[in-house]
Amino acid sequence: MRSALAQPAAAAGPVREVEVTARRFEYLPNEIVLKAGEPVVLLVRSLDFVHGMNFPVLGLRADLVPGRITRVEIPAQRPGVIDFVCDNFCGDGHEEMHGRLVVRA
Ligand SMILES: [Cu+2]
Repeated sequence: MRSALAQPAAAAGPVREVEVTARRFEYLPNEIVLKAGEPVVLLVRSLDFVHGMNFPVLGLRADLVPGRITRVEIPAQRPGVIDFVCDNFCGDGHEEMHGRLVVRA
């Protein structure tokens, strides 16, 4: 039986993908602009270490294993700024490794 909460089929069109590179001690780009209400998938490649990518306000994190592309699915958001940080200690400068999603209306 179909739940009253069932969602309609996925919206038409591919989900936008954004490539991100991680390395000591930065993400490139470190600011990603999104449209409100539009989900996005980050395709993240680490060049040198198992960095982390943690979005505290989303309750979402990933390990970025070198040699792989890590898919980080960001659900649709409201306008605002969403910070992300590396949460795997990667050396002096680790605390500087952060970025943000800027969600525009
Ligand atoms: Cu780090």
